[in-house]
Amino acid sequence: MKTNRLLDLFRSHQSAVAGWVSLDSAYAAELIGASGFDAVVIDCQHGMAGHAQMVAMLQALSHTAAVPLVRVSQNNLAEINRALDAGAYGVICPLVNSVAQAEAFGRACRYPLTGDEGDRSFGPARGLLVGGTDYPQHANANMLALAMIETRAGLDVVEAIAAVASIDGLFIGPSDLGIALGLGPAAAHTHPVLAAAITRIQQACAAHRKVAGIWCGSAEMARDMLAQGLQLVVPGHDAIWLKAEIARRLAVVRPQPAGR
Ligand code: 3PY
Ligand code: MG
Repeated sequence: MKTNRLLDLFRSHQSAVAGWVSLDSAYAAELIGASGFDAVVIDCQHGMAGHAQMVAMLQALSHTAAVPLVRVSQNNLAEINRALDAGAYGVICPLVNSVAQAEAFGRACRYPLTGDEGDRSFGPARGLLVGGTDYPQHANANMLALAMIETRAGLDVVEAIAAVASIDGLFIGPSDLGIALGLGPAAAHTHPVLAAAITRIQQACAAHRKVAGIWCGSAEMARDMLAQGLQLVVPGHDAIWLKAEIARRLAVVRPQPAGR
């Protein structure tokens, strides 16, 4: 089976930078996948893509070097299975608030091949096309399962969640976490309360040899998080990049007259 390059990077103590697609566009996924990111996340929670568009976006990513990941809309066996069957090499699951939810998520990503290790139902569809004919035997070891910590409840038990064997790591949602901590959705990662929560999650991952990832609103935040030792960062998403570049160009072409 074609192995998961992200897991290869993490196992050799290297970090990764992922792109994030919120547009419901195979072309956007293809473009971002061809831009040099180690991975690309198709966001089916807050992004626009439905299932058919997600499949087309995974197809578009197949001819790029980026590892295809999907953020599902919820911790749901069927939805997680459909993303993996469509060829995702990993799933980011939002709002994981307890050990039981983390276990359910991890099990949804694994086949019960040798015993009771998972609940994934068999039917790998595009998995066979992108992974190879031996996908069924090796999928369990190659699918990246990242549980999002972004609530008070999740943070309160983060050490126990990090210990769940079937998940590969934790992925921090700083906007929801900022709201949960009373800071609002746009708190700076340098705010002492948010910074302490990020460090706590990172330490929980380190204690259990799990990957620590984080969504970042800016390239500067992503740079800081990598410097702090997080292994997976996402420097914003396509809609943010598009809006920022449009604003920059409009300001060049049609500058606001002074005083307006
Ligand atoms: C958050 O910051 O809450 C996220 O889920 C990032 O997408
Ligand atoms: Mg969130």
